[in-house]
Amino acid sequence: MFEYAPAPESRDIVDIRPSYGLFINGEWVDSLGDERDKTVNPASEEVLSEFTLATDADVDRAVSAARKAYESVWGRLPGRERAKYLFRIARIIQERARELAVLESLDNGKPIREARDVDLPLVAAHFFYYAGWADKLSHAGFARRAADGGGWADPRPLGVAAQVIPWNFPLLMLAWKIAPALACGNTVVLKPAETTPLTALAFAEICRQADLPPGVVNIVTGAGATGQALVSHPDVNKVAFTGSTEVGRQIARSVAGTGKKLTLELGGKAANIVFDDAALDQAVEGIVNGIFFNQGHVCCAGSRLLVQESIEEELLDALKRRLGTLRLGDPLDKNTDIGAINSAAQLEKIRSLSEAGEQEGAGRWSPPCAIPDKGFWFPPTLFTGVAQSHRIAREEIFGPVLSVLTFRTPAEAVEKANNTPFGLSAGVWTEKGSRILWMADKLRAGVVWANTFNRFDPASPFGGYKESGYGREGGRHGLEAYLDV
Ligand code: TAP
Repeated sequence: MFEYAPAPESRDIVDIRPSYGLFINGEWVDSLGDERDKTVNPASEEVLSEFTLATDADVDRAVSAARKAYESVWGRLPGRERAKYLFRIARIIQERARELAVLESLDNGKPIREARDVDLPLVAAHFFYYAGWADKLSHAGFARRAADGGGWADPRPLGVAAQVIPWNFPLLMLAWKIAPALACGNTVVLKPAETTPLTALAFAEICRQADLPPGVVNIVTGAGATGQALVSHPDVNKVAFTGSTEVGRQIARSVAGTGKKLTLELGGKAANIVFDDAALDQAVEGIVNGIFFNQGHVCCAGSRLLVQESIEEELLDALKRRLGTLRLGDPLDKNTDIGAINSAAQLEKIRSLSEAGEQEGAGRWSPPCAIPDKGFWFPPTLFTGVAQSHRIAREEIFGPVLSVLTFRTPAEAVEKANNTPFGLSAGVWTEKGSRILWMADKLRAGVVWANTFNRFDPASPFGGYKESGYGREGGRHGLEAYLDV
């Protein structure tokens, strides 16, 4: 049985303070209230640190600092000057990547291999990418007529951006939000999720290291109430939210009629569609990556496998063999494939939806897998014989659970894939290029991957249809969310 004992050499490279204040106007400050909470390592339930639950008055201080920085410095700085700061931040992230990857793994439960090879390189890449745009905004398609009518001028920023992010990719979601906001000339107040505040707090130090002017980035920790105070603050011009559809709806209601610009990146229930002519071994790797990467805590996870009926048995045999090789355990072990579930609450949600799957008649299967005594864990799980009406086919589980459905024709695959209130992503596995193009056209999903899955690039726009939200992050399109166009 695996006993949790973080590799000492990994643990030693991170410096976690016993408690954190709020990062406002370039300084660590105490809250005006006295509420605090603890963040734990989900692999061991060991307390990592204490953080502040910011009050409405703290949020007000942070928004005022962001406003002042916007009016006096950042909103006036030429793009090429803003770019220098963003490049500097990107380079510091690269230099500190090992430390940040360990910190992310400790606070979130994700395997260090993923934090090191996926999250951190993408975080740096986002800052590099948007640094490159900062002095080219008038070439991004959003230029406005200059006041004298004689030419084109840079588009205007929006002002103060309120940004609220979830716990599944804490530092990467921060980068998706802060990099384009700063590149466009906005200042920000960001609230990380209550179960994963540590890398956002480390990022506050990076802002200081980069000599970013005070108030340009402010980090307020807290629970949902802090997020609510932030998005409904009257002096905020832009709200960017990534999280659940339920909270997204509440935010949309609170922002309605205020004139604040809003982007929502919400949940998903992606179909990963495998045709009988697909390269099976590659498809199996894509399915595993699609749903078991980051324990399935991925908004665009391929949580519904749609397999063509004629290859169902062959594919499932190969998939089960592959699942038998996945290693669940210590997130800081470089050989670990499946880390810890981020919180007890999320584990409970995954358990209860999986039980509903069994009760509704689907067949449940997991490979033999030792579950550690402490911490929050869930084995890789497959459900076969899933009907479209089952809850596990309709609701977002956000865990390492795959629901398998079958289809006979491409039209049926499209119909089933689109039969969901979400529309964030989809995958198609086939040898036929024409079929890929046809499917991509018919699928109501913001991203369609062909013969791959979960591939991200800062230059690619990302976002959903239907209940998966609106607005795009990433790429040139991601600039529009932070400009007055
Ligand atoms: P949520 O519970 O919605 O929380 C997201 C963030 O909002 C957290 O920081 C949360 O704070 C805060 N929050 C909670 N209630 C709020 C309120 N009333 N007003 C303002 N902020 C509030 O989601 P989660 O459980 O952290 O994340 C999982 C969900 O995010 C999944 O549905 C997933 O699909 C979605 N997600 C989507 C994407 C994209 S790009 N579409 C990416 C990642 C995740 P606390 O953590 O303190 O409660």
